[in-house]
Amino acid sequence: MIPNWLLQRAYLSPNKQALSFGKETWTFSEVNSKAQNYARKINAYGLNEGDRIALLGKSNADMVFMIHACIHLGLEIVMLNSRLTRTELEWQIKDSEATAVLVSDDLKLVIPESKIRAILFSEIEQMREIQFDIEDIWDTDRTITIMYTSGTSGLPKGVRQTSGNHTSSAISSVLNLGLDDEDTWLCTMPLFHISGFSILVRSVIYGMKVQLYEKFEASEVAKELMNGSITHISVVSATLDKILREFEDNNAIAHSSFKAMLAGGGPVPVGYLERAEKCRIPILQTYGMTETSSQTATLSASDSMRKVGSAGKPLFFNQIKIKDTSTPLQSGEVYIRGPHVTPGYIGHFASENPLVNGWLPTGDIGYLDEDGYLYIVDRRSDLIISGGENIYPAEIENVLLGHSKVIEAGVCGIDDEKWGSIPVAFVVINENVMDLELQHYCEERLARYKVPKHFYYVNELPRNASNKLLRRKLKDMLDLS
Ligand code: S0N
Ligand code: AMP
Ligand code: MG
Ligand code: MG
Ligand code: MG
Repeated sequence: MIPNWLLQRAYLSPNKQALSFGKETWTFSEVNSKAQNYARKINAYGLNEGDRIALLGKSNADMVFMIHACIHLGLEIVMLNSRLTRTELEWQIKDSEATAVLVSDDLKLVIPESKIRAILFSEIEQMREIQFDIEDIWDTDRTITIMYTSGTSGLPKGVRQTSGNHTSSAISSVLNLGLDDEDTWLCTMPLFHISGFSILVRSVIYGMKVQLYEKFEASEVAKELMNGSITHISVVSATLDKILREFEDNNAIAHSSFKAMLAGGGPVPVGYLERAEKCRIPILQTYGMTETSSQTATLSASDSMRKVGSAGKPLFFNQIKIKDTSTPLQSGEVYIRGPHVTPGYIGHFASENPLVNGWLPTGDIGYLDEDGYLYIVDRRSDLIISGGENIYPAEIENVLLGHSKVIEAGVCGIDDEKWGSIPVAFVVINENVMDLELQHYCEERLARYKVPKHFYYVNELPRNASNKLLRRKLKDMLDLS
């Protein structure tokens, strides 16, 4: 059993600062009041315990209140990625069988209202309140959130994240990082990703303040790192690089009260870690995923320079093994076990058991060194990670194949200085087509970051004897051309 996070926190430390956004701040008691107020209004729409809704909003204070309101009501929240197109959102909403979408007014245009019951935040605001009894204790297997993550087949998978998953993740994290009364976690990560959402969970469980931003601005973040107002931050490589440039341009170092920067969501170049060290930013590489409600392994501060490039050891409750080997330094697929691992998917993939003998196969390739530190070296699947957003080639290929002039399509990622990796497409066509036509076609159906940055027109695609596309060979074609 787990106590209702916010209710318990508002009871234990009502007057402690919980959240700041822009120039405003809220205590836990105030966040709780806002959340309860929204919860009673959402209840008036007939949405309550056990119902599944989708939530689409920017990462701002109102969104935080909405999230806690839904949790108070006992709703399962499908967190929608605001970078997706209408088509993609429609697919996820349908797949999730959400009964309604709660959407902030500024994003209402991306919800196809004719097909889906959409309720605007401003409408909720105006609604009358209907009282209900807030659950003060939850079962550990209660689903709090569902986050869609891209799948190898090209269809996104809705991952269930339970109260037990989130709670054990937050406790594991703090056993590694420690906690002080004045700790403040700066959040520029989207709340619809577990990277951002997990910061909110840590906040209510620890009684820790979150300083939230709707948008990532490197200069703003760097300023906060220098002035001592924050102690923690989470970044992906793309944002890390920009922050470091701010430091380097200003010849600056981080404030001595800043404690930990978690860097993950994809490969973190060792050069970035060394640059961070030069700016006296205590940087900890972390390995986490949607299926594990954030971190599985994180380097500890004391090891950060001794084990450069490692994602650390598993956090206290978690275990990691490399498939088919217990020999140090031997690479293989990373398997994960622990209370933070999802019980499964919803919708199309509901019947797929994510576990093999109790372990989650990750698709990532890594090894453990002699001391048990994890190093991620590659991904088994063809996953492309662009600025922390995941893309599976099949998703783009499926879209391209829908175009009347495209007979075959193959997509792979190529290195990119800004985003880490970007998708490019190889197509076999039956009639001349302009890049722009394919680009527009993709833009209507795919989030911008998934739209191939280059199209290569080829006579055939590399395939094996059984006609399976060899995506790894696509890159070789580039080297030749
Ligand atoms: C990197 C970010 C901030 C970039 O967004 P920004 O600067 O706000 O861009 P926009 O102004 O919106 O758009 C400008 C142009 O850039 C394109 N664009 C935006 N993002 C991308 C992208 N990712 N790839 C490619 N292009 C992008 C826009 O499309 C636009 O171009 P045009 O005009 O042509 O359309 C933003 O992308 C961002 O926030 N990224 C991070 C996402 C994230 O959080 N990923 C992590 C997901 N994984 C997890 O959650 C598990 C790991 C985890 O939990 C974790 C990760 C890190 C640290 C800690 C943890 C933890 O375990 O706690
Ligand atoms: P997501 O499903 O969006 O949560 O992304 C999880 C994936 O990001 C993992 O399966 C890895 O492929 C990748 N990833 C996360 N952290 C790291 C890291 N520290 N190093 C390399 N890859 C990472
Ligand atoms: Mg994933
Ligand atoms: Mg990712
Ligand atoms: Mg076609």
